[in-house]
Amino acid sequence: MKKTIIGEPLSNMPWQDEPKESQNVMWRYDRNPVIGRNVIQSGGRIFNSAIIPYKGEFIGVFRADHRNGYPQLHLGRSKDAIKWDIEEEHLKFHNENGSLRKPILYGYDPRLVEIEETYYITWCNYFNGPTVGIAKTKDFKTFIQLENAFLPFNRNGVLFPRKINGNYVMLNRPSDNGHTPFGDIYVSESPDLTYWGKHRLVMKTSHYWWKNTKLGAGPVPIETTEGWLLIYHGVCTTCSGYIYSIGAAILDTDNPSKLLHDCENYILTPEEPYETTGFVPNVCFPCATLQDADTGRIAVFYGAADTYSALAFTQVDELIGYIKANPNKPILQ
Ligand code: BMA
Repeated sequence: MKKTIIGEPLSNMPWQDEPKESQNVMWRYDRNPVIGRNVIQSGGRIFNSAIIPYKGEFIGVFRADHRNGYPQLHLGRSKDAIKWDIEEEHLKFHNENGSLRKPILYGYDPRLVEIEETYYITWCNYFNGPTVGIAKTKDFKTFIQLENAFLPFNRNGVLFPRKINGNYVMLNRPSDNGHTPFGDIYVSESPDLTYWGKHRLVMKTSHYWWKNTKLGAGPVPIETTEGWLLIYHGVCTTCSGYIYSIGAAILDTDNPSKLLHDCENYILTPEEPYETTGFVPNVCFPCATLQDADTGRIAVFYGAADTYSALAFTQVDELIGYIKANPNKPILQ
């Protein structure tokens, strides 16, 4: 069988075959949402969260919006990546010297990645406004918070799963202090996860209406023989607010600021009641994938309506074929 994903097998990942009637390149888990409301005492809504394989099972860092309105980061564990056991207490961070840090005011939209046997969390962290926070752990017991990556305001910091040309590499999206009516995806490099530079533009909003307001990187990019598969969110503005859909593109393996292919169509847009109804209606916000290099199966873990967590599936060759068959085209005059 053709192996397009460069990575490990993951035969125990969640999966459902594409329904016969499906006309889409990405299809939903038929028992969505996988996390409903009020599953922990401290926070009513768990969404926009990150999961990863860990010791034959799965572990995740979850965004839980607490009853005081502030989002916090909670650890969760699962045997099947569907039924999650989420800790009541939110994560506490230490300094490199072992001392406990002052609690963060808020943390949201986490991403989780393993690089050289260390796990890194990036999230939207308060620093006189939102920016990208970084923490690392080896055991999911002690979490060491590093320097914030950027000046405020920035969001959607997503690390690549390996160094590229000797540096750590992070996608990010400069933004404003509020609900940001603009935003393009950039990439930045660091030799040590402290000093960030070589900032490059990766992808801009486009004339296609589903992604003409702003974009943000989603899950950790997936390395493939065709380049980095980047799943992202694209946003448009309507009379009743923003709509968040899911898109996909391919970046150059050695120079991820080079956009090789982008797709004119979304691959998932809010349609189901758990996506169109909730705290913020019409939001599909992907933050993680699980993938099996042997079969090319990809499960996308996404937040729905800022209220629920849900799963959708795609297959890498089908998705790449779809991206290439439906490229962005110049605006028609
Ligand atoms: C963005 C982020 C996301 C959220 C989205 C829709 O700005 O805050 O966490 O899902 O808005 O409300």
